[in-house]
Amino acid sequence: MTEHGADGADADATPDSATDIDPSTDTDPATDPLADEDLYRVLGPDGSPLPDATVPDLSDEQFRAIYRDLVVTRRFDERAVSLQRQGRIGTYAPCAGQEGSAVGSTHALADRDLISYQYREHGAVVVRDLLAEYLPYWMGHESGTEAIADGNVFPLNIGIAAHLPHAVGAAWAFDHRDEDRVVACHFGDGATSEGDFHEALNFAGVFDTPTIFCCHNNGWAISIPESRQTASATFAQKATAYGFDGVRVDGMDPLASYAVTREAAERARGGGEGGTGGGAVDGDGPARDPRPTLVEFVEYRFGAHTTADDPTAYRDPDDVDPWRALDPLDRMEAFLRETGRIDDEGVAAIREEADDVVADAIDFAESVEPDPSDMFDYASAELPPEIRRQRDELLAAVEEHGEGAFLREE
Ligand SMILES: Cc1ncc(C[n+]2csc(CCOP(=O)(O)OP(=O)(O)O)c2C)c(N)n1
Ligand SMILES: [Mg+2]
Repeated sequence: MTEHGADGADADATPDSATDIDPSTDTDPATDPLADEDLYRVLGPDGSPLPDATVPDLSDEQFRAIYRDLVVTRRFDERAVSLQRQGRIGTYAPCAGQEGSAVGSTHALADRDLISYQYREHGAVVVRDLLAEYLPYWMGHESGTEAIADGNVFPLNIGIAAHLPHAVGAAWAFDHRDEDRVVACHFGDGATSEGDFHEALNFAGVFDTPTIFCCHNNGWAISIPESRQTASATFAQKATAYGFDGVRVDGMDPLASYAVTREAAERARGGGEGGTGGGAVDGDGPARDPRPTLVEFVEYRFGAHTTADDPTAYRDPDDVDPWRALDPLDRMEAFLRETGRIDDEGVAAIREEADDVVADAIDFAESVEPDPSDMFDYASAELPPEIRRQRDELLAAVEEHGEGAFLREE
């Protein structure tokens, strides 16, 4: 595994015994699209731990919980696309293929840690058990974003990279208040071309904010391929310019995603290498300030950018197939079966549970009674006169004609 440290040299980002993995000797380039990549992995494509890999020290229950959250996320994704096709939710950003990084990384955090994400990392919301509260967002209800904030998840962000400075600000605030909380900030490869990315990472490096920058490199920003996004060899190496560590990981490997995020969280809490000193941490190690980390999750989205996109316009459907060999659900299931942690019955029970959890979330979301004034009231702290006039006009019309007059005929 290579980590691009602040001095440009390789440094350890993960448990010592896991740092020597050379995937190119362990997996077959003919069947593994990441075989020749220099990145951190625990599981091979078939779900077996790679030679010399360190499997995270988790209980059987925790391993199964990761698998359960992967399955719920995939089921949610399938149903959300279907609901959009039926006109029951708005535009949706599918995440199939990318569940491993969102789920694995969130399991490595404490519940008090904050998640700030782009729009595709639904698995993080699943881990926080907020699916029912979240789905209304995709139906256009403001209550969807409001509720997840109570679970330490910031509202999703469509304006690319605009949430990164806010995430760093929140992390800085935690540090100032001596709160033992870190921020995991998710974004895509495309977000790294925005000025906000530079400003946020620069600030985090200078002020030692407890931030984990989770860059989901799925190879595409809608139709723009990675090769047109950056001339850098990797996204992780951009951390070098900001004075902190960057690490590349197989984002379709839930356990590698867990391990790398766990290490980054420790560093963000002031317990890892590379701090500037002066911070107060528990334990015997030297006191250190928190340090940010940039994690590049290398992965692939199986489906369209959104339900409004047709990927065949810019990529060959055959390009997707090799990545299906790295499906995070299949690998995690194979790992659990191989190590005796789950059997047919256990898998069936988790699938059934996932169906139920998602069906309940849909029932709940479809029962939400929207208030037409929501679309005005949350836009600004104080409504500008023109917007207030529009709101009052709409509410008066609803009062006069009834809500039914404004609903689309089925
Ligand atoms: C500031 C801004 N510019 C452009 C867009 C249009 N847009 C929406 S998604 C997207 C691609 C983002 O790609 P990436 O960050 O790689 O995330 P991914 O969709 O691959 O998860 C773009 C350009 C936007 N939402 N915001
Ligand atoms: Mg992308």
